[in-house]
Order: sequence, then structure tokens, then C-alpha cells
Amino acid sequence: MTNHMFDAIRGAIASEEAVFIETMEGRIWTYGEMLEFSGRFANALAALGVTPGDRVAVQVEKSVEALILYIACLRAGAVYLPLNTAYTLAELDYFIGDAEPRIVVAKPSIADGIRTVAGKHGALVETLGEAGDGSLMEKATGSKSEFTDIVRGADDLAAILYTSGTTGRSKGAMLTHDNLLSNALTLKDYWRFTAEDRLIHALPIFHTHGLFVATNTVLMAGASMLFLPKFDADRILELMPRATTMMGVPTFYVRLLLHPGLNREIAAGMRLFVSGSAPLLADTHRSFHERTGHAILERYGMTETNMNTSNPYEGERIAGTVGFPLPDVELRVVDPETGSPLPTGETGMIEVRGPNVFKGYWRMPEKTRAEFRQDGFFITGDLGKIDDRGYVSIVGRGKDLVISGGYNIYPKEVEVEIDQLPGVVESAVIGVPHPDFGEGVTAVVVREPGSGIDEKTVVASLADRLARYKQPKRVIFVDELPRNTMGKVQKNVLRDTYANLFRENEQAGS
Ligand code: MLC
Ligand code: AMP
Repeated sequence: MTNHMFDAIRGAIASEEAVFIETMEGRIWTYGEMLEFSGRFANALAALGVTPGDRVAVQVEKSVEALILYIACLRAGAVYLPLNTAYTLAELDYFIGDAEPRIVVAKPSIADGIRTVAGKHGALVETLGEAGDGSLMEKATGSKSEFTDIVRGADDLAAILYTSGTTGRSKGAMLTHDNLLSNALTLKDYWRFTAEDRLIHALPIFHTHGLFVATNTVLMAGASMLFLPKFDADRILELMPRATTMMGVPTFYVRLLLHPGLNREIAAGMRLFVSGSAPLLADTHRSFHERTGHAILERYGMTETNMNTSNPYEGERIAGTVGFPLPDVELRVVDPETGSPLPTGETGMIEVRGPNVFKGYWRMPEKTRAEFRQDGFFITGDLGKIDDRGYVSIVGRGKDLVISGGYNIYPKEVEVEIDQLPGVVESAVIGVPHPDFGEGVTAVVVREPGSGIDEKTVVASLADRLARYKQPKRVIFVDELPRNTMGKVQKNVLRDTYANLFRENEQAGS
């Protein structure tokens, strides 16, 4: 009788004295404390009525306690549902209504707003808080540390992570214990993680990258983390001489390269830099190599699939490629229309199959069916090719998606909001090259004749509706949108037209 994921976490702990996390304030959390506190949290959750399979939604600032709450959910048999701290109440209303969590753990600053939303959907609201303030933390502190872990099998749900949909409606990706465990064990081996490793953790912990790729891999090795609340180039460079590894989105590397303190000496003790979640420019890869002597290891994954491919640990890490399919992951490139596999070197749809691939979208059986082939391959929506050495490259997207600083933005979701504004006829949202975020969200808008709606009004109107990172960095007004003969908006034409928008801004110094 086991708890599939937590047994592996516990089994990887060499000693309870070993360091799990060191915070910026110098607080050391040992593995023993992680076991103790996750037990206390699991008891507190159970006392609040959380039963196996219940969702526990969590929208809190990054902290060690928040990470331990994730582990407590695994132990309690609950389904962990992390939410981006940037989401607005309007966005949360949808997630809470759709997932129907038993509990929402909220940031104190918006707990009252969440209470109204959660009340409609029958969810309890707790704050993580501190001991002594009536919060979940106080309940945990007053609970026993011994907890009888709930039995969970490989196929039981461990987490639901929402990813936006091309139609504008977010979908909850259901991840099982084995989806997480199999991928974490694979990454630990592939990237050679051991108990000696110290990972610089500056990613948010509500998405796959910071939560599963970074944390679970560290847990499987019984390694430790230097935990930053968010990306901060100065602090990362301060920590680097004491660290061995770092994981980040391409923006991290772009920003580190802008720091005069990045050099070979400071990075001399590091053994691995990993990049993912968005394309790493070959230029960034080369510049980083020149400055530090390290070839960034680029890998490719998705919320739905965890990690699919990785450049090799030993062997050539080729800039502009995402490396080889991971052990146990089958990857093929097919004709998007027919689904027939394409010959080496040809570009088509990337499809994957393996223990890493999610179970389906929460309460959306039709969407799930539509995104899997009959033989179980998941259609990623990414366009790519495989060269004759087996390296996979991502060459585009078959889905209308913008990735800004590693966050996904589905244009449809933004267009729906803009189109509702008075004075707007229609809009098209695109991503164009941005020196810091990779792609910058840009709205191209057609106004009604005589309407005085301007850029500021559009952006201000979205403030309560959409998370800040989804809001356009620029709004451009045009007389009409370019369309093909079928009447479809030609976003590629818009992307070409505005390709230099942020580059020009850079030159102008804005
Ligand atoms: C913040 N802002 C962003 C943004 N992040 N805008 C667009 N895109 C982003 N990613 C907004 C801020 O609200 C702010 O608005 C303004 O932009 C400038 O903020 P900043 O201070 O420069 O941003 P910062 O807080 O430093 O954040 C940038 C970042 C962060 C890149 C460090 O976005 C980040 O940590 N990204 C990682 C995302 C991630 O973990 N993705 C993994 C998904 S999993 P204003 O109005 O206040 O000026 C996945 C699967 C896989 O994709 O393969 O891994
Ligand atoms: P998400 O839905 O947030 O998990 O984002 C997954 C998407 O990010 C993938 O489908 C890809 O489009 C993109 N992605 C992740 N890693 C890479 C990478 N290394 N290179 C290019 N795109 C990537």
C-alpha cells in the first residue's frame, strides 16, 4: 500500500538533517522539517474535510510553505491546483467554478474577493498566513506531524494545471502521480542530479517548470535548492559560486547576459544551466557560452506532457534545437492533416506518447479526444523536425499562442476582451519579437468610425479582466485587418508588419 509519488520523495532522502531549501533570509529547511510540516499540513487539510481526489486550489506568493503544501496535498491524496499569482478575480472565478476545489488557499490581499467567488462555488477559503493568525499555517502548526499517507496509485490524479485554450477557455490538464514521478526520475538521471546538487530556484512555483521540473527533480535526488522569491540577476550572481545548477526561461539568460558580473569565474562551480518553456535564441546560447564557458542545455516540454526532449548532458548541446526525446518518451513528426509520419528533416506536427503524458482535460472529454490520436499520441500543437542525428527542433507553432517571458498567452482570450470594448470593431492579438520577453503581446485594433478609444483606454480596461502579463505591451490602430480569401485574419502578415516594434522601442530607449 503506497502513495506513488510521496514514497519516492521519502525514499530519496538520505538523511533528515540534509538541507532541502535555503531561503534568501538564510533560513535552512531540512528534509526532516519538510517531512514534519507536510505531515502537519496534511492533517490540517484532512481536518478541513479534504478527502482523496478533492482539489486544493492555491494562489499564494512563492514560499517554502507553499511548496510544502504541494507535498502535503500529495500525502493527503488531494489534487494540487496551483494558480498564477497574476490572475485576476475574473480569471479565478472561472478556475474555481470549473475545478470545484474543496479549499482555495489565497493571498491575504485578495482573500475577501476570493471568498465571494469561492462562496458561489461552495469552496472554503484559507490563507497560508503565519502561526497565530487563524490561517492554514496556524491550523497546521497545531496539528500532529505524523500522518498516515493516503494510498495513491500510479494513475491517480496528483495535480491539475490550467493551460489556456485556443478557443479562449482554459483547460485543466490532469496529471497523475506517475506522470510526475516518471518524468522526475528520468530528468534526475538524464541531468545527473545527486544529493550534492544545489539548484538556484528563481522560477514561480505555480507552473510545470518551477514546480515539477525543478522541484521534483531535486526531490528525487535528495538535493537542495537556493530559493529566491523571483528572478533577480544580482542575487543569482551572488548565489552562483555556492550553487551547482540553475533552471530558467530564456528571459533569465537574456537578463543575466546584460549583467556585467556574469563571467567564467562566477560560474566556475556550476555544472549545468537548463533553459526551457520558450525558444532560446541561438544567439543567447552562443553569448552565454562565450561569457561563462557553459553551453546551456535546452529542453522542451508542456504542461500536458511534462518534459519531452532534452539536449544531452554529455555530448553536443546544439543551439536552436531541443535535443533528443527523453528515455520512455516516443516522439514523431507527422503531417498535421493526415497524421502520417514524415521523413527525417521534414517539418510537421510534433506528437508524443509516454508515461509523461497527461490523462486528459478536466471534464472536457471531447477536447481530450480531439487532441489525442487513436494510437495514444498527444498532438502538441508545436511544429518541428528531426534531423538525421535525431535532434529535434521546434520551428513554429500550429496553435495561435504567444509565449512572453515563459508565460503562455492565448490571443483569443485577449481578443474577446478587447472586442467587447465600446468603440472597437475587432482586434487581432499577436506576438512579435521582444528583446527581454522573447515575444511581446501586441494588439492590432480596428476602431468604429468616430471612436476616440486609444491605447491607454484599451490597456486600462483590461486591468481587472486579465493577468498583467497577458495585457498588450502595445496597441496599434488600423483601418482594417489583413484577411485571406477565406476571410481569415492573416496574423503572419501582421507579425511581419510589426516585427520591429519593440526593437525600435529599444533603440529609442523606451
Ligand atoms: C512580468 N510581466 C510580464 C511578464 N512577467 N509581462 C509579460 N511577460 C511576462 N513573462 C509584467 C509585469 O507585471 C510588469 O508589469 C512588467 O511586465 C515588467 O515586469 P518585470 O519586473 O520586468 O518582470 P519580472 O517580475 O522580472 O518577471 C519577468 C520574468 C517572469 C521573466 C522573470 O515573467 C518569470 O519568472 N517568468 C517565468 C515563467 C514560467 O515559469 N514559465 C514556465 C511555464 S511551464 P508592470 O505593469 O508592473 O510594469 C511551461 C512548460 C515548460 O511552459 O516547458 O516549462
Ligand atoms: P505550457 O502550455 O505553458 O506548458 O507551454 C508549452 C509550450 O511552450 C510548448 O507547447 C512549446 O510551444 C513551448 N516550449 C516549451 N519549451 C520550449 C522550447 N525549449 N523551445 C520552444 N518552445 C518551447
